[in-house]
Amino acid sequence: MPIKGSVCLYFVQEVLLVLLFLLLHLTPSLAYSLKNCTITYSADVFVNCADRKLVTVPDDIPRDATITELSSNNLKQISREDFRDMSKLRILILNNNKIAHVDDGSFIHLGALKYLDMSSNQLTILTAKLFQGLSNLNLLDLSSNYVQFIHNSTFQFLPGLHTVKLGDNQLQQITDIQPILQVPHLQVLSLGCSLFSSFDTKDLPLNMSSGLKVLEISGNNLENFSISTPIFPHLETIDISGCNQPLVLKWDIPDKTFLKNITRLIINNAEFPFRNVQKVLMSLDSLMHLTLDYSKLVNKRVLATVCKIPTLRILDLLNNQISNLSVQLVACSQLSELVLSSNYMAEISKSSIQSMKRLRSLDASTNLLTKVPDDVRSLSSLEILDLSDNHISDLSCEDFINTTHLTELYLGLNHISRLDNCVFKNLNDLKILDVRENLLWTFGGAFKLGLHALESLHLGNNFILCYDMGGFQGLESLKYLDLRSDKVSSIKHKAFDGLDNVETLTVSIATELDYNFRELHKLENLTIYFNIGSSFRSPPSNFYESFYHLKYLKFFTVICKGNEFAFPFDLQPQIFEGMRHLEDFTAEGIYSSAPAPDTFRFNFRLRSLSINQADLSNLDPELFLPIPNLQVMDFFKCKIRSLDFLAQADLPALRYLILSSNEISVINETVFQSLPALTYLDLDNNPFICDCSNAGFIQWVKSNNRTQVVNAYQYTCSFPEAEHGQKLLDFDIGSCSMDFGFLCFISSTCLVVLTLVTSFVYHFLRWQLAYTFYLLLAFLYDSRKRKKGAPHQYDAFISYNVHDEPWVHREMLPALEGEQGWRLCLHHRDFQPGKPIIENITDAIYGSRKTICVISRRYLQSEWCSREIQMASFRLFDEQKDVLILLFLEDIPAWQMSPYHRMRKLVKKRTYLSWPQAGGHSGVFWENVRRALETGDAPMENTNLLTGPAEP
Ligand SMILES: *[C@@H]1O[C@H](CO)[C@@H](O)[C@H](O)[C@H]1NC(C)=O
Ligand SMILES: *[C@@H]1O[C@H](CO)[C@@H](O)[C@H](O)[C@H]1NC(C)=O
Ligand SMILES: *[C@@H]1O[C@H](CO)[C@@H](O)[C@H](O)[C@H]1NC(C)=O
Ligand SMILES: *[C@@H]1O[C@H](CO)[C@@H](O)[C@H](O)[C@H]1NC(C)=O
Ligand SMILES: CC(=O)N[C@H]1CO[C@H](CO)[C@@H](O)[C@@H]1O
Repeated sequence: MPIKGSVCLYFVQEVLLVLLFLLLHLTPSLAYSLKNCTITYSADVFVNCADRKLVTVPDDIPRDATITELSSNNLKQISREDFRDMSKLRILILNNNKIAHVDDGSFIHLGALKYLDMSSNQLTILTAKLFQGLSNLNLLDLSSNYVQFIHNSTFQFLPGLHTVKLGDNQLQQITDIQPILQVPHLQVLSLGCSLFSSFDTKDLPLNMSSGLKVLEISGNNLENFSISTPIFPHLETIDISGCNQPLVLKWDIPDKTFLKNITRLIINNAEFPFRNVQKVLMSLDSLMHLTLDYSKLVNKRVLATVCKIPTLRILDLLNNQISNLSVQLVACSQLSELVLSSNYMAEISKSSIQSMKRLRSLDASTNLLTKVPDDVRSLSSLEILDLSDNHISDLSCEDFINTTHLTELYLGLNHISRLDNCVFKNLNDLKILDVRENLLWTFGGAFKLGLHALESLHLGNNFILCYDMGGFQGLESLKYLDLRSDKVSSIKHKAFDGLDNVETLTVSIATELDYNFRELHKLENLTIYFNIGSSFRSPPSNFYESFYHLKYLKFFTVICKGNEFAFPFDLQPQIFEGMRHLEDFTAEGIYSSAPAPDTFRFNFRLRSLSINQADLSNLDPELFLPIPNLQVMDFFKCKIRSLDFLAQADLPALRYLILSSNEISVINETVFQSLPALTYLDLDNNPFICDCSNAGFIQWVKSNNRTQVVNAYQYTCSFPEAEHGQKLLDFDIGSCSMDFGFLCFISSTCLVVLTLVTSFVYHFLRWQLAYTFYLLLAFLYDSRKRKKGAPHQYDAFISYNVHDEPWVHREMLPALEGEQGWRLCLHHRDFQPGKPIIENITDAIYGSRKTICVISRRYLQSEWCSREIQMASFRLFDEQKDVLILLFLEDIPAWQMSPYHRMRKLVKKRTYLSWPQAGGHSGVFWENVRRALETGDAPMENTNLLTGPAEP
């Protein structure tokens, strides 16, 4: 039956709906909008709760978080519940709080944790079971606490520990750190700014041995440092620093074999007696990398000693106020890297570094050099030269004449005003050239010679006003070109000729748009800054056409600097026509009205669309029809008032939606049904109305488990006046008629239960139900009649189908009423008009002694007749009286009776009268009927009572 089928379907739907509702109502903790944190889903589930004035760890951090950041809050303690079951957490950052106490076992569930940062807190004692459970921890940062005591078992729970930072605590002596040194795989130990006055390994048990590779130690009280026992056979790096005042240290070296594997030494803000330094340096037989940072050690004699270390390769002399190196480094010919940055050097005097024939990298940035040091010319093995942030004003053609292996040259932040054509001519291997932030107003043909291998050119923020035709010719390998500047006013036609391989281009334009991108076939990433001034001219007609050639562009950004909405013309949709590969479009301050609906009709690959600082109040949803792959939409500050456009936009892939700083006051949460993939929604800084018009939205924010509404708990009300400044989610939606979700829940539950019961009853119990119904009717009727004690009004009620009416009139009535004188009840004749039909039938059956059923095929098919027969058989059962006379008008074979199984049962069990079998002997037939009508009310002896129609 079709009805039954659709009932079934409906039933299934409802069950699903109810399960969904149950899920929502039973697991509110699944809601994605956290009270005080933001989640970013990428490969990691990154929960950011930094800087929120929290005093306890929020209880709604998702259990599947992999990174949790809680820094810069006011946490005072960590309890066992805080990180319960967070078995996927790998990084936990708790620094900069006020944590003074951690319950034992607080980290017991964090078996996957690799990185724990508890620096800048108020821990004083590391108890035995503090870190229980952290079996995979690699790095533990406890610096800047008040740790005075470490229990000797604390670190037994940390077998995977690799790095411990314990600087700036209250530990007094080397024996305090003994429990740490027992960690089997410890490699890095940092004890900066500690209170040790002496660090001597002879204070530790002699039989100890540690795998430590890097030891950092500093402290204002440190006077004595000595590695006098073989406790650190693997030690490679020692970093000794003053804390906030220079360290004056005595370094005792009783046996230099204990230092034989030291390759790196860092001395920062420290001072040793010279003889001591000399002894230290001469005892480090493997030293490769020496850093003397902000150190008073850098003087003639020390440097002379340094240059005698045959193994030394890297020398960092930064921050040392070396004003003139003169000849001190002449002997350092073994170096491959030299760092001289931040030293106030006005020059590197001739021949001071000339001898460094193996030098590969020279960093002389942030000094006062006025020209490229002459010695550079002889450093023919140099590959990386950093002279940025100096006072160099001229480059000569000899400066780089011999540095033919240079691959990276940094000249940014100088005073270079022009580039001769010959300057770079020998730099055939150069890959990166940085001349940004100089005083260049032209570069002539400087890029035409050499530079065939150049891949990256930074020319931004110079004084070049106009890029002329062909200026970049010769840069055939260039992939990255940055021309961003506040000054550029125009880029001439064919300016980019020859840049066949550029993939990333950033340009600025201030007055004219007279250029085209025809040449940039391979461009993938284009950023255009419009620096709008009064002289800005509208683009010529070919401006839009030139974009047509950017066939491979994937990332396109246009930014208008200057006043908001100052961009003086509309960005025509033709711009996008050729960009069939466009994935990411960003426009800032460009659109003074919404883009035309056909703007993106050829950009179906668009995945990210950001339009900021614009007027999109008239946004047409059709804009989105051609871009169904959109995943990120950022309409920050766009005067949007309503989210209705989303409902029609059809964006099945949209994941990120940023609508902060708009003019949205009411949100109809049903729009989010049209965004099935939405996981991140930012509606910060909108003027929300806190009344019942937002009740549905508030409910949705709190309960939906798909979309995180970023910082939702911090959204404030703008209206009505009385609620101004209150939190949106604090608004009591209970006062709004009824809780909408709950109403839904209740009504669908009721509906489902009803459907369920109905289907069940319909399927299994319909006969019992009908039976009960009729029994009830019969009972009511009976009790009514019995009260009245009324005798039967008729001898027989005739139940027949309307098609058999002629026979009833022609044959039956004359015989039974006329000849035999029975009072018969016929529905067309005796039913009271206006009375419900079922009542009429009940009256008729109970008002008659007997019921005669005139059975034909049509009778069996007729619904009311079958009810009559039911009723009569109920009466039979109910009154234990034989009231039913079956009179067959036609021969109906048993197989045709089978659908009417109750009838078949009656026929099987009862005698019945057959009109066709009577043939012509109608007299005998009517005589039989008379006998049947005459029989008393007692059941016939040899027939069982019908046990009721319920039996199948
Ligand atoms: C830890 O210290 C206790 C006393 O505080 C001592 O009894 C115990 O032997 C020590 N355990 C280890 C492994 O050093
Ligand atoms: C010391 O360094 C050498 C050379 O780098 C290395 O082969 C040796 O294993 C190191 N010794 C230790 C104890 O780490
Ligand atoms: C360049 O190097 C060659 C050989 O190494 C040397 O003869 C020449 O003087 C150098 N040029 C300059 C300008 O120093
Ligand atoms: C495109 O270029 C800009 C400017 O250089 C850069 O900031 C941005 O990261 C680049 N985008 C991609 C996807 O490479
Ligand atoms: C720990 C915690 O949940 N702190 C705050 C989170 O945000 C809500 C609402 O903004 C505050 O009421 C909680 O105190």
